[in-house]
Amino acid sequence: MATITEAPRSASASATPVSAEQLSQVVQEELQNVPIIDMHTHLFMPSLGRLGLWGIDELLTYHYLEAELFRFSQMKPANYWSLTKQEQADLIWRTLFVENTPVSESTRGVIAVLKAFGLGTTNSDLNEAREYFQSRKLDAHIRHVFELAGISEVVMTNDPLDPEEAPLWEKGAAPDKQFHPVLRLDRIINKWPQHWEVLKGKGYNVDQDLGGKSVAEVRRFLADWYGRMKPVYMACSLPDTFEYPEDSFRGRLLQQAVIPSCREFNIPLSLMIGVRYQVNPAIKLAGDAVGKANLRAVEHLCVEFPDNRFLISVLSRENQHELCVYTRKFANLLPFGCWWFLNQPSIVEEITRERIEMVGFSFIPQHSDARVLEQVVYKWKNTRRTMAPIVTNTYRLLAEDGRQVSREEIRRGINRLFRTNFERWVNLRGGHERHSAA
Ligand code: FIX
Ligand code: ZN
Repeated sequence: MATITEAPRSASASATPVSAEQLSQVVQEELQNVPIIDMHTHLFMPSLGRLGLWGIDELLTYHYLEAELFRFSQMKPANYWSLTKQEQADLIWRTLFVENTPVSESTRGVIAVLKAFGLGTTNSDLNEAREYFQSRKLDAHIRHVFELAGISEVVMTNDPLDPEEAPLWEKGAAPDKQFHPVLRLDRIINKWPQHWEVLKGKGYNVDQDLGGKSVAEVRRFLADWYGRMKPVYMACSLPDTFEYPEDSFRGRLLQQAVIPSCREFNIPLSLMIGVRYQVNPAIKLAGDAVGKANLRAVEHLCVEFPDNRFLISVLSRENQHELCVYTRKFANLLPFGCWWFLNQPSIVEEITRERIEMVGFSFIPQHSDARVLEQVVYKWKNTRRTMAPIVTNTYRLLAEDGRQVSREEIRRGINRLFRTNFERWVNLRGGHERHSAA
């Protein structure tokens, strides 16, 4: 079983203890310099074409901002959806950035992106920003954005049943070393009755009741996509009502197909638990909410599948403490991120401090969940800003308790949080050897 081991980044950092006065500066420098691996995004590599969203109109029509628009504007969702993308972006800019002050986490994010590109943040219209983004060549722009964000690579979210995305992979989309694929299986696991026919249509001998050869055929489907995409993990988001074990299509697909396949390919399964899907369908992607989940499901999965590795993120603030405790119980569980509604500095601080106190640096503090390319600029700026005092205080407490740390140790710790924990867990740099057990 792969566990999280140490890979010191470079020998240049001295082993001299860092003084209390220097600590905050050194931590900030090391946080600034670590090339972060963004282990969950909705970004797409260039060869997946227009699936990848970028530019000012996409930044403004982000579902986080649409949710806020409907709080400030008289505009009814139905009318909003009848507008063009540009008209929607103009309305959001006018409502949230001109007629009101952009104080929320998401609106401030857009301001930070504009500033990062040297664009005006108080303009009454979007002409300057549109001109700028229209002048960018995508490939060069991607590399520039990654540099600005201080990230070395991102992990995508790839849906093998997405009618627009799947054909691009089947035709052989060119890989990109800065974009790692993930096999996202929500449609198969959560909505089998609605999607089994897509597999049938592609020649897999499955049926709606998951009878006969269906499970073996789903495994063949996963094997074909593993071969085609070389995903670094498989993933699924789950409702707050998720139970395991469960006598359902979901329970059987996880137990008999997905988890065994992950073991066969020696890759983790990522479960993102706690969504109340579409509580307000009128606002589309912005219409999902959160619910407290029963994390016994996680306990049962870790116990039943000791040879599988799980990446777990929970959406409810109330589930964080339990997840921390389960992390202490199961070496095959790696918690990650302050997901979605939790990605607010006040909550990130609370969750991260408890995780450090409970499990040291054996977790992944954050992922961006970026849906639009330039969002990584503000999401990682915010994460570094929030993490600096937390990490500094951690080392300050250690020094007060009798042990000072060197810059090298600080670099190693930060490298672990934002790189090696993930690299090891998904065997990112190693060969993906097949697991003989399955
Ligand atoms: O399920 C997920 O991966 C979620 O992150 C998304 O569905 C969600 O819409 C989102 O963008 C959260 O930040
Ligand atoms: Zn996501």
